[in-house]
Amino acid sequence: MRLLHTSDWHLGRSLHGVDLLEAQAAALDQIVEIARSSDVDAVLVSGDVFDRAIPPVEAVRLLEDTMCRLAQYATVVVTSGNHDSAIRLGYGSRLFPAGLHVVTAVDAVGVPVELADEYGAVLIYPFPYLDPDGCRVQLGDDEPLERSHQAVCTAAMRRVSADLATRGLFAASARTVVMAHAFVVGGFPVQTSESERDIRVGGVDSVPSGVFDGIDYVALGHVHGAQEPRAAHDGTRLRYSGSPLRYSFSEAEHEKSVTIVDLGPDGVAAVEPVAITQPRPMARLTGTLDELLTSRSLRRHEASWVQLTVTDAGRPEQMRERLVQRFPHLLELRHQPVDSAIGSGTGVAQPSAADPLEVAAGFVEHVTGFSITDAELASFRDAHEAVLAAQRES
Ligand SMILES: [Mn+2]
Repeated sequence: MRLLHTSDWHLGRSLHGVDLLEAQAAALDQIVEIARSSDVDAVLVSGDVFDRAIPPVEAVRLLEDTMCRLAQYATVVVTSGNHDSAIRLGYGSRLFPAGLHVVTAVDAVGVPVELADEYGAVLIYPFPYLDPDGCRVQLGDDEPLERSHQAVCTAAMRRVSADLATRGLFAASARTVVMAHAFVVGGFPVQTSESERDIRVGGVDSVPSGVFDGIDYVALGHVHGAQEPRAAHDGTRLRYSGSPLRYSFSEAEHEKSVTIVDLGPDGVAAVEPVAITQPRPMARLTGTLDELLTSRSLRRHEASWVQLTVTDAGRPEQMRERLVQRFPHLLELRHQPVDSAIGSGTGVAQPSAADPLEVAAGFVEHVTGFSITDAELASFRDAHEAVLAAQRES
């Protein structure tokens, strides 16, 4: 059985003001073509289909068109991510044809999409994004679960085990796949990007990879760089397919791909990334204005989407106007003198993936000269999580 694993399409997203819809349509064309030409049996889309809860109409149209095309060649299983509105993405899914599964409801956890090949059954268990606050009551059998990603993913896996147990001997020969949208950590450092939205709850966003032990392949979404959070362990292989497009300059060096997974009689037989051609190269360049304007080695980046950091001591006049002459696809421009505050603790840009609470604590310390108190930190956390909850409900 051959699976195509992808995630984090983020349809409707733009890049520093550039509409990416055409680039997204081109990437999805490639995915459809890979599904067709590689004889894929099932396409798994592990969440963050749309970039936001209310996507632009063009993005909705693009998704419908893509699902219709994919369904011609393969069974399609789509789950909701933390950027999707589960209700909106799941609208109509109970009416969809048999080969198209859009799984966004928590009560569907533990119900597999049942496929089969010459070696027997393949059971695919799709998990929608499991927001701890949104599902800790529903997934807790008698009382609410602890408020953490680990607790809700563990409970979801208990439902998978319970379903497998009801299948008895049949399950012993079945190959199993879980689709999850989560921040899963295992022995390898996970490379995150600036385009992933923070999902910390109570200060913790991660789920230990051991939660998924016993499953043959875990098709992960959420992290935008393709990678495996740990080595294959007792036959369980976990992998992030990554997004098909670069959604931030922190991804400038990413090779974007989808993952083709071959299941043999005993589980995963092969895992192979298949590259997705990008609409335009991307580069992060740093130098004095003069270097950026004249250096010959930068010629190859002239047609790229670029982020430029100008290091002159004083802010040069008409910096943008002059640089755009050479780099017409300049998307982000920063002035950061080399001898400025870098290293002294002030004025250093924070990556957006930094823990907002750490940033706030650093600010309090910087302004008052005192460390943040536990009580202050708790108020910050309450306020931050209230804002996140409000965003989810919109
Ligand atoms: Mn995402």
